[in-house]
Amino acid sequence: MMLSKNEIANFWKDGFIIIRDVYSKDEISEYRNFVSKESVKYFGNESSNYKELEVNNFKEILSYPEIQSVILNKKLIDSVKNILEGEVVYWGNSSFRWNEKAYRRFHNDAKNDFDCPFTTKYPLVRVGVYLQDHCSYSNGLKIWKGTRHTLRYGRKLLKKIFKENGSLKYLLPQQLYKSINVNTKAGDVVIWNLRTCHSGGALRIKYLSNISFHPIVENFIERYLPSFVLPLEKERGVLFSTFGKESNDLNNYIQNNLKHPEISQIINNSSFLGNEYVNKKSLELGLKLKNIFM
Ligand SMILES: O=C(O)CCC(=O)C(=O)O
Ligand SMILES: [Fe+2]
Repeated sequence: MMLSKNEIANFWKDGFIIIRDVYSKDEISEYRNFVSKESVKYFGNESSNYKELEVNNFKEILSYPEIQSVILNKKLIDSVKNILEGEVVYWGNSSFRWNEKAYRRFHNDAKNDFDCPFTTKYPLVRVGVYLQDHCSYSNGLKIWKGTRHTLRYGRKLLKKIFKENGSLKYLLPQQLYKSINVNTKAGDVVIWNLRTCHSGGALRIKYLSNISFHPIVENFIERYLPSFVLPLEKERGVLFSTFGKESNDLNNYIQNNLKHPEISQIINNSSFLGNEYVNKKSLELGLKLKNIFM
């Protein structure tokens, strides 16, 4: 086992875990080199808003020999296997970012999620590999520990609470839960459940760098009190990937990916399914590669 029973239990309680020292310094600098070159080629050196970019040229991570070891890593895949308790599926939902404009918004990423979020374990996780220090620098990940939904108030939420669980604590707005700025260093990995509420671009401020603010407050501080903001350590590079366990939840999630123009385009551009090395290595690691266009 890569993770202890306690760590796995805490993952399901808190909604996330940090795995330390997964990649060496050399690996991190190779990943930084590749991600920067590949992104600057298309988007230039300016900080970009990825929501507005044409990502038609990009592929998922396993299609690039230079960065495929980010995913084909035993420590990472074993950790995900321990969390999901069994075989892990990858279908090409991954991407990288360079110099992205801070994306500050309270949200979760579960899609077509029809089960009760309070009584079921959602078998999909997202992996973030942040290629710089976010212990004493800004723009890492922010997580609302222990959150499991962003349901709006109304009949749907009430029905779920009364029918399936009965605890009124779920009526508390999830934004009131305490958020934390995740303290990753280059080489660490953060894994979070797709139901866990989170936000990008976590701002750290001078002298009180451990305080976590709501994204709305962060935007205010950045705009009106910029001298209090701790800068980025260096250009921000991140690699994201999603994994799941065979289930209705996974099928429902993939249906959503297929309808999403950028995500399905990136997967469609890719060549990981026909790559001999990727297939051999995935088999060794117990990672199941899935073709979602079949
Ligand atoms: O940019 C970030 O750090 C967060 C990105 C995010 O929300 C996600 O990958 O689901
Ligand atoms: Fe997200």
